[in-house]
Amino acid sequence: MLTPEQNIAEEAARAGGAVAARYFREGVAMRTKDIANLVSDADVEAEHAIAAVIRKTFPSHAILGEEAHEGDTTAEHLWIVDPIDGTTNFAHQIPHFAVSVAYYHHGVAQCGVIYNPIREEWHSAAKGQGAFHDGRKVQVDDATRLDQSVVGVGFYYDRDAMMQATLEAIGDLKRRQIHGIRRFGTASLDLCMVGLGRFGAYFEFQLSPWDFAAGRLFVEEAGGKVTDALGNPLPLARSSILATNGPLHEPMLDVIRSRCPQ
Ligand code: LIP
Repeated sequence: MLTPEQNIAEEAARAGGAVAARYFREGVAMRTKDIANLVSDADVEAEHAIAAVIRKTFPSHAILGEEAHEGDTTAEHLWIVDPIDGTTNFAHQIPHFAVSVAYYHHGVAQCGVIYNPIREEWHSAAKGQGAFHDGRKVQVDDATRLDQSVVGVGFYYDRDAMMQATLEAIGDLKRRQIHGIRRFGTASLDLCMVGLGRFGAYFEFQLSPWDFAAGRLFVEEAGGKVTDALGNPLPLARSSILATNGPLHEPMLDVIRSRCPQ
């Protein structure tokens, strides 16, 4: 039996996804917020569609979104939404992006959905109830060594020290004989890849809370572990991130901790 918040999370993601899919198929002019950080009318309209669904049932709840909502992260009831995570993929007609909607209570993730509207692919998780991919319960993989795994990575918009630190961490990991590095460009879906047991780990040295708010719960409910890239608890704020299947957390920290910009 789904909770009201789980039902609204799915309805909101579906509404935002319909807007994103329409613009994806019709084309949309992209603007640049800052270096390589793209935005469009699709992002803003999709976020408004998501917020309208949430507000219809939970008018007093706070909403924190990438484009148009600056909800208080200390609010008892908080929704954290990314209307189009993977904006660069979206802008370049790459059908690998997602609508991410998460509900938090007193700062603790309760439920979340990550929806790719082009592939009609759903990832959902609820606290204590598990992680699901198109309705099927999933779990992280059982790798215990880095040389048994593929590792996902993301790059923040910075083209300077943070980019260099990420590239150096990738080199360190390759020298530990990982099976490969994958940079798919959508953090929420990268986190799902960990929960699905496809990536043994995923890291990024700077990410916004709307990118990871739902995906971190998906990983944890699939049996994985999520911290910042130094091994500290993940804050509900812009942060580095490391998500793993659990056994690979310390081996990953041994490699990336020293590369993470302070
Ligand atoms: C993106 C993330 C990606 C990260 C980018 C950006 P956006 O989110 O999904 O993993 O590397 O820097 O943060 O901006 O497309 O919503």
